[in-house]
Amino acid sequence: MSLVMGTTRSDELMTRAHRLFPGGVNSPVRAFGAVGGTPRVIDRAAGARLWDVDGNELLDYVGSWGPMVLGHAHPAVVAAITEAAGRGTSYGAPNPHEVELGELVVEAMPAIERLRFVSSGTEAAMSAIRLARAATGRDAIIKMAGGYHGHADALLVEPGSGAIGMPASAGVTAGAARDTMVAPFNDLDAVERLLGSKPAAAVIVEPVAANVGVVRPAAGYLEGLRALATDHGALLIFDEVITGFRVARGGAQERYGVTPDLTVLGKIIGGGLPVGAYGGRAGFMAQVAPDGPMYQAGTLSGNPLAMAAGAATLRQLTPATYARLEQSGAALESGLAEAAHAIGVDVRISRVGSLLTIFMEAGRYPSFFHAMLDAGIMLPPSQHEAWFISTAHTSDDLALTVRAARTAFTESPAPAEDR
Ligand code: HOZ
Repeated sequence: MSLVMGTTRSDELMTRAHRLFPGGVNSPVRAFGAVGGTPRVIDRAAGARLWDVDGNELLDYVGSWGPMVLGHAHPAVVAAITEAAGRGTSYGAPNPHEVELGELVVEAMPAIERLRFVSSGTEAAMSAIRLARAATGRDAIIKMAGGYHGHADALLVEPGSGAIGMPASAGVTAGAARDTMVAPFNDLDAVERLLGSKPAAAVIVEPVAANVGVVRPAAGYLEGLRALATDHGALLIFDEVITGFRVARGGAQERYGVTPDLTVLGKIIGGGLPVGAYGGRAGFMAQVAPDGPMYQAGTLSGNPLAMAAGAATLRQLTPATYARLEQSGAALESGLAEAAHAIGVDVRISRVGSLLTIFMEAGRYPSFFHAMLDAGIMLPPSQHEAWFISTAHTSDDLALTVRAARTAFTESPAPAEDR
């Protein structure tokens, strides 16, 4: 499965793409800025594998950054999309698929009594913040350093993902940034200080930080945030765009047993099509237009293809799915740890279920990434993004990955200045 076909077509397409798109891409991390080199242009995908336009086969741990929990082109999802597409791709009117998907979400997450579908996680997080402001009459919000909630202005302050290390994006007004207070992840004292300094509408957090690599919540952290938000009259918002239906069917709120006021979803609930959702207690959702005064709308919201794909995906997610994802995650974690240990490479692996990051010495990841890519394994092109394991990854795939990693560790010495 290693690189056999060259990369000529990928390189040609990326040259053309660079004339069209900033960085040659339509979302920054894909540009390989953090690892160097030229991205592969993908032609097709099935199960745990991608094929680039040159015909190279790649074992995929990006999983479209989270949605592909069942692997690519799962037959039930493809059938649902095909069936829905045959009936028209968008109506701008209610459709049965959105009711079905809404019921599946509400059933899985008791904290969501009512919800609104939108078209991306960014839109969902932005709308949840607006709702918290509408419900509390307050402006300030608290987010965590490295917390990534999409690219709405108020949330692009000390963000994670491709904007990691930026204090705030260019183009975010001083006013928008001023209303966003930032605490370190896993630091309850800092959140308490900020809540005491200014009335806040919301505390928004990824319950498992997954855009700075995977960082687990410390024991008591989520419970502490719950209590602090309640004591200070702020809404607790869990951004479960990554963790929802990933770390448990009911997301991190089920896995850790902490109930937020509002939940932000995306990725898996769209089965690989563009989607987002925000929801919570009926009383809060009554603020949202047309029931209430908080306006939010969207031409493609509740899009029948996305809703059908999401519902088909959620129907596949049984307790056995999560047992399998946990088992695969544990096997990969221990295999990678043993491989690193055998070579004498210093790594720290952080994992929650099927989300995993292997943290290594500064500067080492790019060469590790490229050694893996040359071996036919597609990892996230940044140390600060999670690996996503799907139900399509077999034990042979995991073993192959561990073998490749063992070689990649030997081929990726730490940069001289770090040794
Ligand atoms: N924001 C995503 C990573 N956390 C990347 C999205 C993409 O490039 O598709």
